Amino acid sequence: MKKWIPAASGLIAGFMAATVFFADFSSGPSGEASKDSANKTNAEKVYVPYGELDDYYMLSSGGHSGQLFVYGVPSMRKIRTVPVFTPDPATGYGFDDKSKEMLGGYTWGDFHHPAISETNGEYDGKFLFANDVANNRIASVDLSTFHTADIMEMPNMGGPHAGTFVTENTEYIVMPTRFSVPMGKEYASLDEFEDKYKGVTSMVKFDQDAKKFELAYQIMLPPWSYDLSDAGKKVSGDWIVMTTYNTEFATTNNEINASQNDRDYIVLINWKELEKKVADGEYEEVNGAKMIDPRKHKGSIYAIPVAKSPHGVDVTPDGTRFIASGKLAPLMTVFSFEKAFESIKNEDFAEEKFGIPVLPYDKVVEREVDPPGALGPLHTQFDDQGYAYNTMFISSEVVKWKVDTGEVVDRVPVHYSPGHSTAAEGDTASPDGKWLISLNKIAKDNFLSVGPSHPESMDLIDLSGDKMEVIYTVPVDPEPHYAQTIHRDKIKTLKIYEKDEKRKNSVWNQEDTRIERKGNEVHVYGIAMRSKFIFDAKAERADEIKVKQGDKVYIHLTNIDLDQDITHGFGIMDHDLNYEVQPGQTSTIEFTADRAGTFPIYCTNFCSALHQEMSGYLLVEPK
Ligand code: RUQ
Ligand code: CUA
Repeated sequence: MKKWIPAASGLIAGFMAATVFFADFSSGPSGEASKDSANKTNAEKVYVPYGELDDYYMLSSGGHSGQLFVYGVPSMRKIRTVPVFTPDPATGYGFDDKSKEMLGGYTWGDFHHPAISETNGEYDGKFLFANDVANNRIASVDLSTFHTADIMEMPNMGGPHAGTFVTENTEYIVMPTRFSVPMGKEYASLDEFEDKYKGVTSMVKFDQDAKKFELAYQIMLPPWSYDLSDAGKKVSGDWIVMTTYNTEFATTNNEINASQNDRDYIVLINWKELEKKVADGEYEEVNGAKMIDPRKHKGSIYAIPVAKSPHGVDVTPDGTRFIASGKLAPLMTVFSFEKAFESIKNEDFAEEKFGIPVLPYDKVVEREVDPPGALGPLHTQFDDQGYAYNTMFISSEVVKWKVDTGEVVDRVPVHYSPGHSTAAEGDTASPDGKWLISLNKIAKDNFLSVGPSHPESMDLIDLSGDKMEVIYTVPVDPEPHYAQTIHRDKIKTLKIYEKDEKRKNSVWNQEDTRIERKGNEVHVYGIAMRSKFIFDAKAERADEIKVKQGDKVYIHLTNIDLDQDITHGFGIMDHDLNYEVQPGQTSTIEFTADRAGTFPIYCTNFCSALHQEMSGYLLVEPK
């Protein structure tokens, strides 16, 4: 049997040290023969025959790699890495003009929580949103191309860890803050923490046609830390919930000082009412944001006490309850929206904090679920049968329990220390109940060693029987925080970028290729096709770019091979420049030719038998 962590005594120390023991996989059926047959059955479940496709996309955060990882479920094959907050030479993301501008000079981001756009509480497969905890940014990925569509930096925030989550029709993408900071991050001594520091939540809108973000309004909250949030559904559709910690206002040694109080809070916000307030001008302008201060504009924001230092909070698929995971308290607390609404209606408030009425715990709580020995609950996922699945970071397991009764029906060890898990369609109003993937923080001895730092791991759990079954595990790069798993039928990808003669800087016929000079700016309007570059068809050498030292060079390149998967690359030797054009795509790079000389250009993406011939020269004439 797997050995459990020593219990409650050193709970905090245990959480931090994440002490785990080595794997002992003998907990399955006993005897070699039955183990063999169980392995075979499991292998068949994850095996996707050659030529066939997985049923689900798992869209996973890449953490501090700033990327999105795309996996197929159940095979757990990694399909793609999509650069979001980080430049990527393979695709030229961050090299071409548009993506360079989006990245705004940053070379990394900390991507925690992907959120797929929703319609009626169901993933609609159109866009995916992502937060950058490190640099206060939000990004959208267009799921028709798996390209990052827009990135926006938020004012007044201190690390939007608790985002991104979407309301049930993607009216808003919610980004609550992690670190409280003074408004605009102006200088203010930590002695003034309670007064000057604030925890701001951003309510962001996304225009799906223009593919652009807009900051609708912000909510000024007390200088607590906000850990995770979720949006309501159906009856609770106008509400968002978020967990808080450090209601102690600790400014140093937080592992101890922010864990003093027995209770922190869940914050409950009615975004619809706040939207009305903003329309009625009930806000102050702060650094370009419409800021709602609950001390001045009362109502619509409430708090509920919850067991200390909660981590995740998840709304049930039917929208009637929200479940907070204890982290430092070994229990899940089930709250009822209906009871909360009742307390709000009756103005049954226990006290007020920062202008925010606090609802009495006893009147809103439905039950506490406390599986014996299960420690460090972090996050909850759901299936189609009314069960919840909680990851237990310290005791390294997943616990299955009935939402209606709190009855614990099954527990299964995972290796090791799971953070989130993701169920098939798990955050929607109708989860599929087929697969759960446990996103483990520590892999220890699961894979061939690659030195002192091991990969993270993802355990695939079959939910189809009464008992959960861990049937497979794969290593993963740092670091999957959260992932969402969506049925493949919901994602409709483009086969090629459509030919658009009106697209700025695009060229579709060889005769239209040209190199134009405007003062010391040189614009190349070129095409890439199998298996050549044509920069100026009328020139003696169509694949030559000749400029003068000091010129500013713009290379606009259109891939006119309107054929699935025929992508061309464009690399210039010694210039630290590479980008790609996918079928039908136009992209631009710009650079200053400050070095005189002769520099080969070549296609970096294998595209045909004559890919090696797809080349040219950049000649920079000395001044
Ligand atoms: S948090 S491991 Cu960054 Cu999602 Cu809970
Ligand atoms: Cu084009 Cu290789």
